Amino acid sequence: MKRVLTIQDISCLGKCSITIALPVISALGSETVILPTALLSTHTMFKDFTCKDLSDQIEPITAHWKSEGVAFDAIYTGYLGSIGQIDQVKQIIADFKGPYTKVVVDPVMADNGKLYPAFDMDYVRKNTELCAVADIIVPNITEASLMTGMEYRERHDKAYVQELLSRLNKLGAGISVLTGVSLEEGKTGIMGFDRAAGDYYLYQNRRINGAYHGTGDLFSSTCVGELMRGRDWRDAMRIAADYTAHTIEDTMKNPKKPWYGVDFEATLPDLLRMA
Ligand code: PXL
Repeated sequence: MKRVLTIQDISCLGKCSITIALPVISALGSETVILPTALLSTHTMFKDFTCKDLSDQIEPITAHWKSEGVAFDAIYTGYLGSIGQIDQVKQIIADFKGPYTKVVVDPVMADNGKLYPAFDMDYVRKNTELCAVADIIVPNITEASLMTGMEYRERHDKAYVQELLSRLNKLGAGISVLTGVSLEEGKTGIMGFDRAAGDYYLYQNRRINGAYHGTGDLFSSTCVGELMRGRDWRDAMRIAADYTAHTIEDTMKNPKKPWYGVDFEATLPDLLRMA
C-alpha cells in the first residue's frame, strides 16, 4: 500500500485541509499519515476562530519517524500557518524524499484575487520557494499570479494562462497545474504544463457558479489519491476536476447545506467509480 504524508492544519470544523485529505486519500486506497501544522476551531472564513500553532511539534514528530525509518510515496502540503513552517516543510522534504517520492504542493494562500487574511507578500515569496522543490504544484490563478508577479485576471484567455504556466514552470516544479482556468463560456477546469515532456494539458468541465470553501483541498487531495493509484497526472487532474464539480453540484441540491464547505462525504462512493 502507498503511504502519503500530508502536512496542513486541522480545522476542527470546516471541511477543509486535513478533514478532507484524510478521508479522500484513505478512500482512494492509500495510508494517510498526517502532520498537523496548527489546530483551529474552524477554518479562517469563520469569525473569532481559535488557533494553536503546532510548529514546535514538527521537529520531534519527524525525528521520531526518522528513528522508525519511515518512508513516504508522496508528500502533499496544503495550508501552512507561517513562513517558519515553510522552512520546516522544506527540511522534511529534504529528509524524507526518496527516489520515488512524489512531492505535491498546493500553495494555499489566496483566492478570487485576494490573499487569505493571515498572509502577506513575504509569505507569497516563501511559498514560491516551496513550489521550487515540488514535483507537482496546483495553484489557483490568484496564487499563480501572486507568485509570478502577473496581474490577476478573473476573465482570461489562453495566452494569459500559457504565460502564467510558463512563468510557473520557471519556478522549478516538474509539472505546474493551474486550477480555475476558464477558457470557454460556461466552463471551468485546469491547464497544466509538464516540463520534461514539454506538453500542455487543458481540461474544461461545466462551470458551477459560486465559490465553495474546501473545493481546492478536495481537488488536490483527489489528485494525490489518484496519482497514488498509478494514474498519469493528466488523468488524476481530470478525475479530480470532475469529482469536485460533481460534489459542488450535489451539495447545491441539499437545502440544508452548510455554508462553510461541500458535502464530499455523500459523493465519495462516486469517486471510487470514476475512471
Ligand atoms: O481550504 C483552505 C484552508 C485551509 N485551512 C484553513 C483555511 C483555509 C481557507 O480559508 O482557512 C485554516
